[in-house]
Amino acid sequence: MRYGERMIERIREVANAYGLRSSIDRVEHCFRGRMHQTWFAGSSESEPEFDLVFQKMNTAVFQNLDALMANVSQVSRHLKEKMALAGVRDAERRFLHLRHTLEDDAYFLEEDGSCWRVCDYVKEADCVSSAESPAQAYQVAKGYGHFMSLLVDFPAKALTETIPGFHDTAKRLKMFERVVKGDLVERARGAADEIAFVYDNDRLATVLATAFKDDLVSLRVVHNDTKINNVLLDRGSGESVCVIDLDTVMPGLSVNDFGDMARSIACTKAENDHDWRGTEVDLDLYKALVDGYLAGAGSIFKKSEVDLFATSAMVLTYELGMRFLTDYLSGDLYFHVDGEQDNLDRARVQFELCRSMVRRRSDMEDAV
Ligand code: GN1
Ligand code: MG
Repeated sequence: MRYGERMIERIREVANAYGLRSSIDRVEHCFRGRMHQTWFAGSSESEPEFDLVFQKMNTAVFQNLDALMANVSQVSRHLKEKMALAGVRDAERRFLHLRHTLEDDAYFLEEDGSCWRVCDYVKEADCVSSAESPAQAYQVAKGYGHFMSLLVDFPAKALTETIPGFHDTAKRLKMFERVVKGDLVERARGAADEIAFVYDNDRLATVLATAFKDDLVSLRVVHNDTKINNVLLDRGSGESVCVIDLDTVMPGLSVNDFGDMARSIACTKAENDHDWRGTEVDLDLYKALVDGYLAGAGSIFKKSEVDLFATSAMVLTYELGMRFLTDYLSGDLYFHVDGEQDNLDRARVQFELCRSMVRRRSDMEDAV
């Protein structure tokens, strides 16, 4: 059997547990994301669209799948109810429809220990891997802003912190220090400049926590992974349809989502670029993100939060660079890599972006 046929058979076996086997005769591997493995599946009748999304979940990173799936379904239900109440047009396409197995489980556990979940494929919508224009960045940001505004009355405490301290930058810095000291795979010498960058900028690790103590930012339900490709855009209108990848939806600081979005979208280089030189914050995209985010979020942010948008972008950039570097120095245990340098190069791009944000700080603040 060729790989393609083997994979169809594998997916069909999983689909069997959901009573969906007969509706699948095509699958396509989706290469986005660094956590789970994803396939789109459908029948020849639905071509060129698909019907279902199958994900083999990363259980090393997400160890409490029951809690994770409970988070995702509670949030999806809330979105559904809020949109129904507001009479939102096309509401059925705007939240994730999770499937349950025939035994009514939220995921399927295979004999080899693999865990699979299934949800409906959102038709007539795509995601992009980088912003093609400020107008597109605006739409993505509006989608994330609206997402947060719909969850503003969701009881954050009902959610489990599936990855404790996910955006606790100070905690991640401590972990980084341990890894540098241990230097188990002996890569620290070759990353001396990058390690120095982390220490030289360690004030960024505490600035948001301090703002929280001073009551400048609030605790909310946050998405926590607001990359451009986690928003599906309508193929016709280009407007945001559905926010996906709810795995890290957790209680967190309100400004984290803006910061992660700015980090990942308003950048002149891709996250995986092997040449960090010339990485800059793109101010046109940044401005579009601010405008779109505020348009989508309505009036949920207080002034002190909006004032921290630029800071949050720097913090989240610094944090992800540090996470990539930590993983590089640990021997690439967390993020998927194809080559030995990948995580180091990713860290370099983030750090260069962070430097650029520091230089352009006042322009970023003027955008608000
Ligand atoms: C991971 O795999 P993906 O794209 O969902 C990571 C994010 C990072 C991102 C960087 C659970 O997200 O925090 O920002 O890679 N998710 C987790 O590309 O660690
Ligand atoms: Mg994710």
